[in-house]
Amino acid sequence: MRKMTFRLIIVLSTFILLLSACGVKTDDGAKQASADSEKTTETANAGSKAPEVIKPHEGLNQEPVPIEIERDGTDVYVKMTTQITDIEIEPGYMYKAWTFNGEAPGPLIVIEEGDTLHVELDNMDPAIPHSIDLHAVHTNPATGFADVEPNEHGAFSFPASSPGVFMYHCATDPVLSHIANGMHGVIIVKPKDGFPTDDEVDQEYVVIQNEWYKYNDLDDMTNGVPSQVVFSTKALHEGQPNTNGTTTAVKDEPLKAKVGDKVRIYINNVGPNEVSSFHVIGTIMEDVYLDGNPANHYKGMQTVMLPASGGAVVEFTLKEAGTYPFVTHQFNHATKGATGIIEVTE
Ligand SMILES: [Cu+2]
Repeated sequence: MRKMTFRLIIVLSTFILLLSACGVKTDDGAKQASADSEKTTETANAGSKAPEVIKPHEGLNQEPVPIEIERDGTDVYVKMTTQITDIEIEPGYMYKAWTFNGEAPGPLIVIEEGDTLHVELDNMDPAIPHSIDLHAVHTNPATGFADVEPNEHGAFSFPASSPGVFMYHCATDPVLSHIANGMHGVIIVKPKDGFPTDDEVDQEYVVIQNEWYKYNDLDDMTNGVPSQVVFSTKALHEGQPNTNGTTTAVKDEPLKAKVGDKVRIYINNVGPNEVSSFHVIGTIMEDVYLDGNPANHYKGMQTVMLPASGGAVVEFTLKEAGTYPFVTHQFNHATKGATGIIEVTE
């Protein structure tokens, strides 16, 4: 018996070595997750902890459904979906993401301090429940952030009484799987009286940082290191790009400014696990509002620490024409993708 087990291990090791030699990374099944689920099954059968696409998600790629946002006085009605959509998170690497509205991070929501937010959640996932936990509100989590079963609707209402740049995410168990598979996003609650520097700002953008792990691999999400750490930008104003969190998103479509512009970035680090040390190369952040609350006003910061889920409003002036990268100054993460570009022209 022991001999047979030993032989089995040899055969498996040889198989894994052969796969490595062919350039197929056994620990990287997500690269085939959507394009080649057969191969994923094969590596899973090889006894490794290879990531798997759950059965009902195989071959499923739901077209992104645009978010609907309507305002009636101070009531804001938001219609969102939870759905399974393929996202190319680095060139050639498709990830069958669990998403809000087919985007990861999910669509940007912008409301004002004092609004009441009404969220309708349409769970298009045929297999598992999802939910939405918004850091911008006060509610009993058991009811406000309750699960919505597959193919069902949920409706939730909350007052939004605190300004900030908040994270939202799916809170269904296991939360780490849901967030790391793509179910995160940002809601900005604009302060009733604005920021003291509102009149100085020429350009404003939204930037989000998130991590990706091996496909749907809770063990890697829990004990491993991220495979990619990425930035995305969401359109705050008409004509601005709206991207997913990919290794190239904010390099291919840089943010833009003119010489002398004061640029404001609403930033949030949705994690799920890592801290961001947000830094813009070639400038100093004159004004920073931690978590996007005007009461938390800091001056002259080189780097802003964003805990997982933490946000900020950062403002800086770009005094010469050029290409200004921004990074998380944790350079192992910058190297894995978390670099963006601001193009400054005369
Ligand atoms: Cu979920």
